[in-house]
Amino acid sequence: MPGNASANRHAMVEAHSAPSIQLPHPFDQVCRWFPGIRSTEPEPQSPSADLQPDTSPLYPLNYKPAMAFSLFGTRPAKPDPEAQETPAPEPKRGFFDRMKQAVTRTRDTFSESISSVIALTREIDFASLDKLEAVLLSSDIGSATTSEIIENLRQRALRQGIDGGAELRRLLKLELKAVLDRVAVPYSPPITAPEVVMMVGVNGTGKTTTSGKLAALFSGQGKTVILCAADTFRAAAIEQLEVWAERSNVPLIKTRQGGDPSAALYDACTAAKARGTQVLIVDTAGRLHTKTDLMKELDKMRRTAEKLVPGAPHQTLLVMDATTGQNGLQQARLFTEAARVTGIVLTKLDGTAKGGIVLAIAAELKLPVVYAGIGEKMEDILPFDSDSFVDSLLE
Ligand SMILES: Nc1nc2c(ncn2[C@@H]2O[C@H](COP(=O)(O)OP(=O)(O)OP(=O)(O)O)[C@@H](O)[C@H]2O)c(=O)[nH]1
Ligand SMILES: [Mg+2]
Repeated sequence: MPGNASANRHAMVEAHSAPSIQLPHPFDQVCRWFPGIRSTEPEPQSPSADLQPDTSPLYPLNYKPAMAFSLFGTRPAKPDPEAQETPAPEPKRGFFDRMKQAVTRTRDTFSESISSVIALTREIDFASLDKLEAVLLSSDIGSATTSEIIENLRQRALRQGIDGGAELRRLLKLELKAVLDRVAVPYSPPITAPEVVMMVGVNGTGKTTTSGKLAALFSGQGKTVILCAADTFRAAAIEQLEVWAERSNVPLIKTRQGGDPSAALYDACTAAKARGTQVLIVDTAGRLHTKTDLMKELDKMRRTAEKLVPGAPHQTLLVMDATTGQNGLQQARLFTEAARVTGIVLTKLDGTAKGGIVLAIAAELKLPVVYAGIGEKMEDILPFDSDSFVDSLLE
C-alpha cells in the first residue's frame, strides 16, 4: 500500500540518519553475568585483518549454545512426540507378504510341482532334474532360461552332488535370483529435477492405472509429483487419469482430447521445471509397435521431453500384462526395440498363474521388472525385489 511504502521509506531514512550507538554483544552481556563461560580470550587482531572478509563464527568456538540453554534453565529437548508418530518405512516383511499373496496362483502350480519332484528322491539325480525341467517349462519361465538353469544344476550335481530336496530348493532359488539380478539396474535419480517417467505399452495393459498408483507411491515417499495426460487418443482417457490425480492428490497437466500429446508433455515439463517438481509421470496412449504413426508420436514425445529436461525421459517403462504370458513377451520384445524401454512394470500379477514370466522377461528382454501391479487399488503396486519374488514362489 502507498501509505506503508512511504512509512517504510521514512523508517529507512531514520535508521540511516540515527546516531550510531554501540550496543554490547549479547554474548559479552552473558559473560559479564557468568564469567566462567568464556575460557578463551579473543585473538589480537592483525592490522590487516580489517581488509579480510569476516569469516569468524558469530560466537567464540568454545561457546556451546547448549551450555547457555542449561544456564538459563531450559530443560534438555524432549523427543518430539510427532516425530515418534511418523510411520516407519514399510518393513521388508510387509512387501514380502504382499508379494507372496500376489503370486499365490503361480506358486500353487509351480511350487507344488517342484515339491513333488523334490519329494521323490533323497539324492537328486538327472531323472529328477529332467522332471524339474518340465515344471519350469510349464510355468512361463521360457525355454532358454529353463535350459540354462537345468544345465547349471546338472553341472553342480556332477561336481558336488545335490544332497536332497532342501538343497535343490536352495540352489534353484539362487539360480532364479541370478537370472533376475543380472539385469537389475541400481536406481540413480537425475541430478536435476524433474525425473521424467514415461509409461508405454499396448492397449489395456494398465498404463493409466499404474501412472496413478506410482503418483501415490512417490508422493507417499515425500516426493513432489505431476501427472501428464498424454493419452489424447482414447475417449475418456484424460478423465480416467484425472480421477487418479484426485485420488493421489497430485496435479495433472492435460490438453483436450484429440490434441497433440507432445504439447501436453511440453506444458508438463515446463510446469515441473518451474515448480521444482521431482517426478513427472507421463501416461501415454496404448499402441501396437506396428502402428508406425503412433510409434512416431512416441518418438516426438521423447524429443520434446529431452529438449526441455536434460536426459529425459529418464525412465521409459513398458507396462506388461502378466496374464498374457509368452504372447505378451513377444509383443514386448518388438516394443522395447522401437521405444527404447528401460524397464518393465508387470501388472495383474494377482490372479495369474503366469508369474514365471518375470524370469523370461529378465532372461529374454534383458530388462529389469521395476514394479509389479498386484491389484486395482491405489496401493496395489510393489517396487520389484528379486529376493521377495523368488522366496515367495518357492517358500
Ligand atoms: N487385477 C489387476 N488389474 C489391473 C492392474 N493394473 C491395471 N488393472 C486393470 O486393467 C484394466 C486396464 O487398465 P488401464 O490402466 O486402463 O490400462 P491402459 O494400459 O491405460 O489402457 P489403454 O489406455 O486403453 O491402453 C483396468 O480395469 C484396471 O483396473 C493390476 O495390477 N491388477
Ligand atoms: Mg490408459
